[in-house]
Amino acid sequence: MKLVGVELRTIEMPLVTPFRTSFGTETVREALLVRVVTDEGEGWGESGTSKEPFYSSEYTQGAADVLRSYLIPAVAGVTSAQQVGPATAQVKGHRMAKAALETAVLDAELRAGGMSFGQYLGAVRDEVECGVSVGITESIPALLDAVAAYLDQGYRRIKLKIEPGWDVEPVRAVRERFGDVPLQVDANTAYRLSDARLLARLDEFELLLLEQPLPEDDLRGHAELARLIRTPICLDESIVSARAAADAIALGACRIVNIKPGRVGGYLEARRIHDVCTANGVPVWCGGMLETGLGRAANLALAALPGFAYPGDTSASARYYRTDITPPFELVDGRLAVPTGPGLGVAPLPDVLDAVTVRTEWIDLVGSDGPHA
Ligand code: OSB
Ligand code: MG
Repeated sequence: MKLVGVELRTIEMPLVTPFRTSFGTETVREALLVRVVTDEGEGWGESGTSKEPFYSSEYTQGAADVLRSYLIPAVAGVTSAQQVGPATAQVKGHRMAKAALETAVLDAELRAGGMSFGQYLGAVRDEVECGVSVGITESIPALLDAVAAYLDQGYRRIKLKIEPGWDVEPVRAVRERFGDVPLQVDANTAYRLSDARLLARLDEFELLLLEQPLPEDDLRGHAELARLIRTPICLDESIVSARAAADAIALGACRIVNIKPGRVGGYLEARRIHDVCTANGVPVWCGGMLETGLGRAANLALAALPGFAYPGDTSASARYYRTDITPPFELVDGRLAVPTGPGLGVAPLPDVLDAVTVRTEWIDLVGSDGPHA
């Protein structure tokens, strides 16, 4: 397989409900799609970035820039997705941008070979259990209404976004109203170690986990916090690689890991994290970045690996978008089906895609065999 060129496409997708977290409110997802064209066909990838660098240092137009300036030129000579990581290793960070590119190359490769993402990654299930991530709302009654609607739709686990001032009371209210529904919380780095006594007040609610309470680079703080609270700590932002996962486990900084392929540089590294965690007896689950159907398809394949022991933030298309850019993923009995077609098993619907596209650019790779040729 030889790369001919790469298309970068910025899309704007209005969310069905604004998504408020401790780091901001998102009402329209600005996403970046990568379409790789090869001599054998094409492949798609989606960057997990948002418009603003508030979840991590990456953001959508930053990802577009590093892709056009550095990452795409670096992969001119690659013939397989396994070569994308090594070919782009000289560029520090920018994992979400790298992940989008690697995913597009892998999609092209697997489509050409007639193999699905699930088969390639080692999926052992044909459907996965789904949870839903519920943003901060204006009031507790509004939160209870939102949770009730999601439970009615069949979601098997509820995750509440928390921040100082919106933690113990919303959790208590959800427990009182909905009993022992599987429940977890996500702080997106909003607390400090000095909040340990406050966070310990969550212990009485028997949460599945507390996700990323402290800053991304504070593994040691998480290890200290773990000694002060009973709720299992799960890391999201901190786990940027398989090495970071191994370090976090060795330090006692987490008992559970959220795997987001974008955050870690792609599905190949995501699988390595799965393997490291599984070898250490640490359960994992699949996080999300409000992906369109493209990113969702690949996340579902990953979530079907054996170590994924909790429902993921792999919600149905309708949780996010009135009209998805792929045929919609629909919840059946609290589960989504893992796509079975070649590659991602889904592709964008041309008319929907055109309607949400705000910018397209083509980077030609013909006549270029890479930066050192
Ligand atoms: O921290 O898991 C997070 C969305 C955007 C950025 C960060 C996070 C999230 C979510 C929603 O929690 C996950 C999803 O449903 O895609
Ligand atoms: Mg999170």
